[in-house]
Amino acid sequence: MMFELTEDQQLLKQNVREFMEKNVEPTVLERDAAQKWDRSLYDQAAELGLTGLYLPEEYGGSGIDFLSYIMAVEEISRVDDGLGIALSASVSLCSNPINDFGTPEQKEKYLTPLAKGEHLGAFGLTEPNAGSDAARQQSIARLEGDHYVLNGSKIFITNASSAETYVVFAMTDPSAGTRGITGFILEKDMPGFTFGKKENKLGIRTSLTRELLFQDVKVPVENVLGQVGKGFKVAMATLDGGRIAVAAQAVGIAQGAYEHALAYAKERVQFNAPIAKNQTIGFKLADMATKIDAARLLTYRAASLKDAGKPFSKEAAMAKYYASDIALEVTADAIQIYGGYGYSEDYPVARYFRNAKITQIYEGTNEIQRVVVSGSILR
Ligand code: COS
Repeated sequence: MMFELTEDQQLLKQNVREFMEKNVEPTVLERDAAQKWDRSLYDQAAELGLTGLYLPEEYGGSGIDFLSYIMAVEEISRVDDGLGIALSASVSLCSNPINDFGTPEQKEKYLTPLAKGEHLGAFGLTEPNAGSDAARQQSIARLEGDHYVLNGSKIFITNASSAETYVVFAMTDPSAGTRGITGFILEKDMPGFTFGKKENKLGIRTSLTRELLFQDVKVPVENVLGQVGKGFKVAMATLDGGRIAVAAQAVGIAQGAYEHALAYAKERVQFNAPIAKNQTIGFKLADMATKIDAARLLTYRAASLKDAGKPFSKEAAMAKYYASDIALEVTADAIQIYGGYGYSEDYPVARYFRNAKITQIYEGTNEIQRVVVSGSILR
């Protein structure tokens, strides 16, 4: 299968690359060290149209292909994966389910400002006792007349407290298992909806990760996303698409680390020659480039299947776990090429290594991705 990018796709990739190198890269090490989420960078990405790429024009998007969005996430993550996850959590995990499952009124009210980038989105599924076993939801939403009363909490939520719009899940019928879960759209300023601990993270430190706390939050019935009792399917279908974006993040992280290592290997002189002339380094670079290409092809294939309206769950899971596994290998190799300098936070590659680790974990651990792939093969 060949991926010849169209002129428009190449131009978009180039524009995002230039934007990231000019506007985002100069401050990335400093923001990473300070664990600083800078919403103004998201606003600039929105001005470039990156928050609405594949969303319908009717609701503030550009109506182009999903693959273009995936390439944008890759290019953003090549420089700053914190911004990459902030944007993809908003687009893939909040705008996307509203687009796929929302009513016209919900789309008008919530999707339009999200697609335009005026609002930021977030997604709340994970709870202290519902990680890989996402069906074990302990948040409860009780119907009382024209609204639900929501109680419970969510952890590890990207964009929490900065986002205006939240897609969250809760049990509406605890006796019905996965068929008792319902999706809701929440607004940041709903009474009883607050934010807990800010996570002190190994990587993606330029993004914001916090708890969501619900205490008797009154959620109008018109904010149910999809059908009552069908929330688990909404969550799973959403994560299928989200996993392609995580794969793109991993490809971007690996690409960024590889480019730094390649440049360093050409300029670092030891034994009177650039270390790149040493075959052990040359072969390492060859392996890095090959793994990144393979991961990118898996990622673009999954995105193209989604664009074509074909099933893509298995391919998204394959891309996600392969790309994130090789991202960890490639970023570790980049540190090895830098030697002692690679271990210092004064140089760029340590940050890539720290950022790579989370891509093996979030939006479904790589163990869960293998459950999805093996389930599909053995079905
Ligand atoms: N799309 C749509 N529906 C899906 C689906 C998908 N990709 N995967 C499962 N479903 C449906 C099933 O068809 C089933 O429907 P019925 O009730 O009509 O039969 C229902 O969901 C339950 O499916 P299943 O029995 O397979 O659910 P499990 O509880 O066994 O969970 C896994 C399956 C493990 C795959 C799921 O819990 C999962 O993906 N866990 C990881 C969660 C995750 O990614 N967390 C990260 C949060 S965001 S950082």
